Amino acid sequence: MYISKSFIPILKNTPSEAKIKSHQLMLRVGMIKQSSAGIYSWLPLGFKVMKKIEKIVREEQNKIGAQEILMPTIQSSEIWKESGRYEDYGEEMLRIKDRQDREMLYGPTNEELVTDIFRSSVKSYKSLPQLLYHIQWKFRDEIRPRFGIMRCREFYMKDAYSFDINDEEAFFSYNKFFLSYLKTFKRLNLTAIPMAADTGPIGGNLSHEFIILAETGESKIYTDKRIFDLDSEGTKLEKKSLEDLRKKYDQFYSVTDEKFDKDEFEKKVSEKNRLQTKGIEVGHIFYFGDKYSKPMGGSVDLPGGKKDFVKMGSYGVGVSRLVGAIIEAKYDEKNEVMKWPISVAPYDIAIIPVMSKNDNSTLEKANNIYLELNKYNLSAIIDDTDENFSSKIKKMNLIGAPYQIIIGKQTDGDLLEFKEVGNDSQNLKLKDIINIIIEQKAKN
Ligand code: 5CA
Repeated sequence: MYISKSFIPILKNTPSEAKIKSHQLMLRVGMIKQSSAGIYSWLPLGFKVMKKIEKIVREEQNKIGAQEILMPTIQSSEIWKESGRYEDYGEEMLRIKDRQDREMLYGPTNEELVTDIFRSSVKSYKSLPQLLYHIQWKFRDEIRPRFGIMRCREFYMKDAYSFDINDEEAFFSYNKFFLSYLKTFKRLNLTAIPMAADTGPIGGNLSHEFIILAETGESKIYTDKRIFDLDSEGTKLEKKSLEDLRKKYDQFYSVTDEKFDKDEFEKKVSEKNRLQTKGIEVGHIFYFGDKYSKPMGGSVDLPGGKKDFVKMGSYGVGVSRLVGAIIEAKYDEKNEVMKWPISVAPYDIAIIPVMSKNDNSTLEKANNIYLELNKYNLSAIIDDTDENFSSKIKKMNLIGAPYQIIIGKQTDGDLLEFKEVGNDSQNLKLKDIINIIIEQKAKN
């Protein structure tokens, strides 16, 4: 793809309304465009990244046996009246009337709708567990939308729901999502730590938020530094193995603001391990038993002939928020250099021909490299403009492809100037460059 033909409306300067670096970069490099307060259009660069994040989220959901569905954005108020949340949800819910004067709403979350789908088809314990998820736009009329797509009104979320016969099985489901979240965020090159959290309007009494550390985050967190040394390596998708994983994480004091207790923190965490900082919530999981299945009549036949309400949990990932969260974690704003993790990069590689006007032979070289990369399924963007080298590099550093090939005077014979963003350049053959990138991609 030529940069001159791409819809990447880069701005010369950072817009002053953007207060945090993800918002600054996303506007600067034309990933999004605000359409009204807290509502954004996603332009090609931003959309590419979000779709790659979505793909990873989806793959990790599928791996734990969750099944994908797609529920609508518009819901009827009836089911929310059944659960009792229609009034409780308050001003954040966007309420709409249709031409028949029926009360509708733009879904802020889907516990009611998925319970309605479940109750109409599943009648027996034999069909349990059921893990259903969808990836769909949500609307919450946030009182103070801010920081671009980090806290906006319309956002893209993966929400999953589990249905089980009893608490024990429901915790098993909960722990499957716990594992799947650790794996998802790792593939996105993020260190997200699970923290005991409040349940808010979703309800229930067991909940973890997955938080990545960032000074600009909105969540205050209190944690034991040792939790950063843990990982999910070796965890099997079995009850005991998953329980052990949860225990391993839960043994360390790690909570969000609402759950914070100073005495407990000081008692459980030695001074040298205490960390009090801020973070971004990228995922949130909840267990709430029969909070929705009971009022809405979501029950199944049990082995002995009795009936019981199914035990449910819900599991959210902020897919659109993750685009910003990755920028917060990876963007070096001082030097204006973004390096996307290869797993979600909008392009794998930037080709930067250094050429004067009408220098067709350098551009042709760039084209040939582009075609060769394509053969190996590597995506590239060529700066085909006649701008000078430093402005080309600046632009590509903002776009954030993790690798660059510079075709200039030094390019001699088979050797190309190759650079992993942030490292020194080296002269390599195209074949070797391709191997390096393929190897990096395979790790994800
Ligand atoms: N039903 C549950 C779980 S599916 C639920 O809605 N959970 S939530 O409210 O915590 O949202 C899930 C995730 O969506 C959050 O962890 C966050 O990453 C993202 N999110 C929530 N509100 C916003 C918002 N206003 N802007 C961007 N992302 C948001």
